[in-house]
Amino acid sequence: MRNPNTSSSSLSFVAAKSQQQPQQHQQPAQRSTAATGEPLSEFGREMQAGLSRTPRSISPKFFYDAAGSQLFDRICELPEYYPTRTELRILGECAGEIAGQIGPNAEIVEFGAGSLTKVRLLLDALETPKRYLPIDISGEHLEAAAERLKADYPKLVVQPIAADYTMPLVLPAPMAGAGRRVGFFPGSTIGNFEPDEALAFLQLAARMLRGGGLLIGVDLVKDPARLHAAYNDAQGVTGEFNLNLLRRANAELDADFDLDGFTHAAFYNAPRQRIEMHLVSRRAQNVSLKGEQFGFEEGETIHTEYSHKFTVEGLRALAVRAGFRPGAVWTDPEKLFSVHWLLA
Ligand code: AVI
Repeated sequence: MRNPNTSSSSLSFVAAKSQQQPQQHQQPAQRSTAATGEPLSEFGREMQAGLSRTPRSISPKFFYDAAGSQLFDRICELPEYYPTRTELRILGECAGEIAGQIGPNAEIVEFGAGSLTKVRLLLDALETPKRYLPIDISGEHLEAAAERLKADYPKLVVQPIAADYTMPLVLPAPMAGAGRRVGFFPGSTIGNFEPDEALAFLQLAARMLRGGGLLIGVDLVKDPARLHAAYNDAQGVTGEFNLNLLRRANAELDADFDLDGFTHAAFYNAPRQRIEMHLVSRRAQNVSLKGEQFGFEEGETIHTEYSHKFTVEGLRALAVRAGFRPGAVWTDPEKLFSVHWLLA
C-alpha cells in the first residue's frame, strides 16, 4: 500500500497494506460476481469476503481512492490530527542529525511513496544523495510525482518502482560509489498493520536493506483523550473519510449502501494500544453488493482500520525481532511522535 502520509491522492494499504504477507495484502482466491460471472476487482473480492466474515472487516488500504486521498490530506491539516505536522517538525528540526547517521551518497528507498513530499526534507539535508527509489502501488501518480522531484533535484537519480511494497521485491543493484541503502517509511503507516503484518514488513525491510538502515516514523502512546480527538475531529472529516469506503463500494461495486444508515466510530483500545475505526449500522438493513445480499443488525459494525500506537521501547524491541539494530530516536518535546533510525 502506499503511504498515505506522503500522498495527495490515492493509497492502499497496499503499502500498508502490507506485505510479507500481511494477510491484508493477500489476494483472496479468484471470485466472480454471482450475477454476471465477470471477475471482481481486488476491492470487490475483499469487500465480498470482508462482509461475509464475522466480525465484518475491510482493509484500510481501500480508503485511498482519489476522494479518500483528498480526505486524508484534509485530515493531515486538522487541528486535532497532530501526527503529520509533528513528524514534519521532527524531520525538519533533526534533519542534520538524521543525515549524519545516514552518511554521504545514500540511496533512499521510500515505501509507499505517494506524492514524495516528506522525503524532500531528508534529501535537502543529506550529503550528495545518490539515488531515490520511491515504491508505490499507484504507478501513474508516482511517475508524475517523480518527474516533479527530478526537476527539483537534478543531480539525484530518481527511479520510481510501481509495486506493492509489502511484497518481496528485487531492488536494482547499488550504483557505483553508492553509500548506505536506506528505507524511508514515514507517517506511522506501520501502525495500520496488524501486529503480525508489522513484524513481517519489518523483516522484509531488514532483508532488503541489509548493510543499510530504515528511517521510520511512528506515532506514540499518549493520553487517550488526545488520541480520541485525533480520530473524532470536530469537523467530521475522519467520519467522511471512513464513510467514503461505502461511497466507493457504491460507485465501483454496484453496491447500495445508504450512507445515512451507517456512522463513523473510532475509539482507543488501551490494552491493545490502538485506535479502532468502525462503520456502525444505525438500523437493521440489507445491502446488496454485486448481486449478493448482506443483512446488518442495528449496531453491527464493519471494522475498517487499526492505528497502533507504540512506546519508543516497544518499537525498538519489535525492530530487534525483525532483524534490525536500533540506533538513534528523535521525538518532539511533547513526545507525541517518534522517528527511529534502525540499522539493518
Ligand atoms: C495513514 N495512517 C497512518 C493514518 C492513521 O492515523 O492511522 C490513517 C488515518 N485514519 C484516520 N485518520 C488518519
